[in-house]
This record gives sequence, C-alpha cells and structure tokens, in this order.
Amino acid sequence: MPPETPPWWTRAVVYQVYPRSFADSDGDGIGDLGGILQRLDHLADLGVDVLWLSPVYPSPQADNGYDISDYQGIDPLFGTLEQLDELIAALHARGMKLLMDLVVNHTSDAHPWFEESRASRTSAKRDWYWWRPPRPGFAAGEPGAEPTNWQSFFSGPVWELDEASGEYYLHLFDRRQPDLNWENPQVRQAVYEMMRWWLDRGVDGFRMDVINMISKDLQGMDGAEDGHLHDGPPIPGTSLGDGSASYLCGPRIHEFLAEMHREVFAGRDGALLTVGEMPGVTVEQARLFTDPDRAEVDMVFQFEHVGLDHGTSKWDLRPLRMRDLKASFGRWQTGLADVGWNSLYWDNHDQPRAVSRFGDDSPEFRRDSATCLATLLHLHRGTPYVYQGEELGMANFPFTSLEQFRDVESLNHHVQAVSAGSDPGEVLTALRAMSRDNARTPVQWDASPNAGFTTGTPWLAVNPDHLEWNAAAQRDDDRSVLAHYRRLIALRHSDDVVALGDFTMLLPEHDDVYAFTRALGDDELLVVCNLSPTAYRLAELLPEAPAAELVLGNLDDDDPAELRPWEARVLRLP
Ligand code: TEU
Repeated sequence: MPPETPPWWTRAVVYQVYPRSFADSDGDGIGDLGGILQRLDHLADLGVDVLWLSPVYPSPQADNGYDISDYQGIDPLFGTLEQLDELIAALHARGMKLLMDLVVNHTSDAHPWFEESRASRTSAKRDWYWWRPPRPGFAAGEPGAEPTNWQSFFSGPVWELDEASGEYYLHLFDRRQPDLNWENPQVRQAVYEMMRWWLDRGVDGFRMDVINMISKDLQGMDGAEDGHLHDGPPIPGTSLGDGSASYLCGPRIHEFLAEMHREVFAGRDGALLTVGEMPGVTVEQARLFTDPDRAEVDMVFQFEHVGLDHGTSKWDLRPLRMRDLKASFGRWQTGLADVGWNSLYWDNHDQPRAVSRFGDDSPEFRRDSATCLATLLHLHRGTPYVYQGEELGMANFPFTSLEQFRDVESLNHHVQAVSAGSDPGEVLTALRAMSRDNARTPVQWDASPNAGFTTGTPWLAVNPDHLEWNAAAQRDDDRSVLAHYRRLIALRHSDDVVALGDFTMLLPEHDDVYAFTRALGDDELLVVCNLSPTAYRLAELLPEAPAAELVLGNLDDDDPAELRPWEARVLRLP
C-alpha cells in the first residue's frame, strides 16, 4: 500500500550531469558550470525534476573528480563557487533541484587531511586514514608485504607503500584515492559539517559515492574485533584476494548512515533527497537502508542488473540472458514493494551506453531499441535516472586503439592484464565494450564540429555519429528518442499508477518479451516490451493486450495484434 502522502521523489525523474563531458563554455575542451548554465533549457524541456551533478570540487582529476582535495570549493577547471550558487538559483527558479555528489569513502591523496596524515606516524590525523605496517615476516615493499591480499577496483593491490614512514595506506580505488577511516569519530564529524555547509548553501541532497564501503570489518575469525583487516578468498589467476566481504555493507554501516541522517538531515525543512551508491548491495540490505522508519537514505543504486552480462570481472564479457534480467528486476520490485524504494537506471558515467549494451545500435534499430529500453525502465516502480546523452540515444564510441582511452580504470586494467599475459587485442575488445569512457564522450548537442560541446579540443573524442545523433536534430522531431523520454517523464508526473502502482512481472521465462503490470486501485497498466529483432503475435503472448487502450508506444500505429521488433507499449487495461 502506498503511504498517505508519498514523498515527492516517488514521482520525480533525476538527470545526471557528468560535468567534464556536458558542455564547455570557455573553450578549454572540458565541460564546466558555465556550460551547464547555458544548457538548462534542455533539462527543463525534458521535464526532469532533479539534476545530479558529478563532482566539481577541487581535485587533481586522477579519477575525474572522484578524488577530491577540497570538499568546500569548486575546481577552477569547472568554474567558481559563485557559479555553483547561480546554478542552485537557476534550477530552483525552474522548479528543479540540485543533488551533489558526495565522495567520502576516500579523498584525494592531495587533500590536506591526507597530507597531514601521511606527514608522520604521530600526526594528529594519522588515524583519519587506514595505515598499516607490512605483513608480519615481510619487509616493507617486498612482494606480498601488503597488509591484506585485497584487490583494488582499479587493478593491483589496495595498499600503497609510503616510503617515508614504512607503512601502507588503504585505497579501494586508485592509489591517489586513500580511504578515510570512518571508525574515527573526528572523520565523521568533519564530513557531517561539510554536508551541512552544502545544505545551508541551498543544495537539495546528495548522491553518495560507494557509501556502503565506509565501514570496514575489523573482526577476527572468532567474531571479536581484533583491530585487523583480514585477507579475502584468493582470486583465481592472480596473487590477490577478494576483500569485499570486509568492506561491502560492513558491521557499522547502518549505524554510520543513521548517525549521518541525524547529524545532517533530521529536522531540516525542505524536500531533500539522499541516494546511496552501493555496489554489491542485496535486496535484503537495501530494504533496511531505505526503510523510512530507520532514517538512513531514501534510495540506493544497486548493481545486480549491470552485473548480468559479465563474470566476476567486468572485463569478462557474457551474453545477457533475458530471464536473468527479469528475475533480478522482479526481485528488486517485490523486495522493495512494501518497505523502501528503488532507483532505476541503465546508464551512468561508469557504465557503457545502454543502447549499445542492452539494445541494438545498428542504424535499423537504434532509435527503436533506445526508446524500448527507456519505456521498460521508466514504467517500473522507483525513481528513474537519466544519464546525459541517454535521452538522445547516444551509443558507445568506436574505439580502435588504447591511445583513445582516458579512464584510470581502463588504463590500469590494460597495464595489469597485459603484464599478466593477456592478449592485448582481447583486452582492447573488452575495453571497447565495457570501458567507462563509452559514457564519457562529449554530449552531442548538434552536427557542428565537436558537436557543439566545445570550441576547443575536447578532452575525450566526440563520437563521429554526432552528425546524425544530436540534440538539435531531435528537439522538434516527435519521433525522436528525446521526444520519447519527454513523454515518459510527463507520464510519471501525470499518472499515479506509474509512480506508485504495484508491480507484477509476466512471462518470466520468455527470451525476448519483457512484460509486466502496474496497478493502483482500479487503474491497471500493462507494459509490453519486445527486446529483440523478432516480431511476435501479441494475442498469443498476452490475450488481453490487443484490445487494450494505448497510453504510450514507441512505434507508429500499426497492427495492434503484432508486437514488432523493439516495440514497447504501455496499455491501459479495461
Ligand atoms: O563507482 C563505484 C564502483 O564501484 C564502480 O562503478 C566503479 O566505478 C567501476 O566501474 C567498477 O568496475 C564510484 C563512482 O561512480 C566512480 O566513478 C568512481 O571511480 C568510484 O566510485 C570511486 O570514487
């Protein structure tokens, strides 16, 4: 049952801006706040409610801003604090909200906190990060001397030796992203203070980067805390281990998030939003995180559906099986039906482009598959997230050589894999399919050189397909991907059943057709999406469908009895 007054975000759609690649106002080839301010009409025209801004804080840009060296400023690369204030005001004037990216599992190694921490073993901030001596019996720097065997998300060990003090520091991501020690209450208070400062400035909430990794498990085999971090199971083919059991949803994670809520959000007026990015989170845990009575976060980003087309490593590609996707989405819809809330996404700055990955980006089906995937996602129960360019049907980049990549994860992986004996051609094939740079090529505004993104040289090449696939070409075209997103967003705003209706999966075993109902009171929608190039007789699959009223479809009117390749229909049952 929906609550009496559902929170505002149950009918909201969020749009993610990755500022580096959105719009460049000063010709340096890197997107900036000025560029975003110039393009706000695009967001207003789309009808989105919230802008989630990926990091714009001062940063050495080792991980494009997810390595922050000052939490309370703006990197000159992106603009000024005054422009950020201007952005808040401009969004609010249009009825939109601003969601800031909060990256507090780690800082940059150039953050003054880390510089002070690393200065000496007796530094007052030593304990703000995870410093550990070499493994007993090993000398610092010797292979295998790392305090645990954990593998970093960005290849290699999670430990980096600081020669000066002879100790290692922990970094779950790049070595220039040291993990903060959330066990230390001073760290937590410093973070909360910074968050309050942003809210006081007018921002409307936070997307919290890898927030389920902030609590590390310090328990030994007997379950008692021994102050040590422990080895994880070995990863076949490497000398490293999987430490995730020690840092995904660790023992104090709920305590920390509840404390953050009390210290930062409780008692504040205004319609705020918190979303926790949580790799590896299960439905059961997500129920706890998003249970309003527990007051932790409003919703989480889960990763199950973006893990179905590869093995344990994202570079180990596998075909997606439709029944796996249905089982996964279905479980999340059911698991968060009565308690909690889902966030819905195909794309973000870390994922390859959905139309290339789950759709068909060939000229024949690109538009239809992009709109079909959008319909499927936006008709689920939860808050949909649109990643910049997704609303234009932007596709993966035709990478042909290593020199074209910029992403630290991709580059580290290439070095690691090739030195471990992998065939460079095969590594390139995996990068081409899965690299985060696929999502990071500049937004395609028009057909001009550099797609209207910059007057300078773009930091990452513009996709050559921008001549055909761009915002200007789609704005007034009623059949465009953009127009379809506009309609989907409007439908969520206007139709209670889209925002709040109960979800029931149909045809769980079907290999191509994804179908479900949404019901609220007497109102029932049937959603049918053909995720394949094969046509189906609709009546044979869903006898009630052909006679139902069409609310929204992605193809022009035709035979109601046939479900064409990549066709999506939202139908209202009598
Ligand atoms: O990403 C978290 C994360 O675990 C993955 O999505 C990761 O980026 C990678 O794709 C795993 O293969 C968040 C941010 O979204 C990402 O951009 C940052 O690089 C990362 O945290 C570190 O801050």
